[in-house]
Amino acid sequence: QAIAVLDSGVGGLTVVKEVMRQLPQEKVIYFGDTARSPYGPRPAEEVRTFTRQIVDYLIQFNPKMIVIACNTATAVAIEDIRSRVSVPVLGVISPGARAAIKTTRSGVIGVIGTDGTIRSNAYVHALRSIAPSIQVYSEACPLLAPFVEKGLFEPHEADAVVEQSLRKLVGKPIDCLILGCTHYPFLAQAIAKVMGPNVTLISSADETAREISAILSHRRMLAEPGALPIHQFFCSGETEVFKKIAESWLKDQLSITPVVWQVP
Ligand code: DGN
Repeated sequence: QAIAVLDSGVGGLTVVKEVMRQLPQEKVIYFGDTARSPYGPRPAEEVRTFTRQIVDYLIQFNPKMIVIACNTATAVAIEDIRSRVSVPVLGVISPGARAAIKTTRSGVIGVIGTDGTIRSNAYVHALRSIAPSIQVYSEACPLLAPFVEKGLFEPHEADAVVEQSLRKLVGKPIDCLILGCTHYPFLAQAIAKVMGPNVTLISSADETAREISAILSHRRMLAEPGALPIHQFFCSGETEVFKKIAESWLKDQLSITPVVWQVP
């Protein structure tokens, strides 16, 4: 049985990479909804519908758990998905919030994400449910995920748009910055350059993979060590750019299966 991972596009690959590193014996089935990316500017109800459709598609593979590797979808759809399937469902917001709380010394945290994620206030709630006195500076960066989706994440390509997106956060008294969109670790170098050495970048990928491991271990569902899984990648839009990005990020040759939605 596989771990099913979904995102609006290539962003969830940042979580997949960490899953492959921490749990190399686990098979991953990935769905990138590139035909309908970005999710960030879409109304919550629409993101919920799309997430439900992807989960309905993935469930036919009988996965042992579902990972919503998209902050925008986690923020608005995780409870809905949990109520619809019987396997464990993990999002990326609680793991990201936990990682930030472990890291911060000052208790002042920055969060960047899509419009949808920032509008939902999901990180503020998640952070304050762990540490009520935490202070949060949030900033929506709607230009960044579409940039990554085009494959433009080398520092010289992304520096200007990253600098412009983070302008309001520079100089704020934060000591860590949550990359609250799974696309952003692609831009980590450029983001680190703008934020400077005193701000630690937090990606939820690390912590999410650790939680996947804990959930599967608790259920005695971890794959046998030494297993050599063949991963599967599905993508609803054109596959060429997705393949190029996925192969360079995961450093492997991959076969990508296009999925044509029956629904609009
Ligand atoms: N990768 C997604 C997230 O973490 O929010 C969304 C990116 C997008 O669709 N704009």
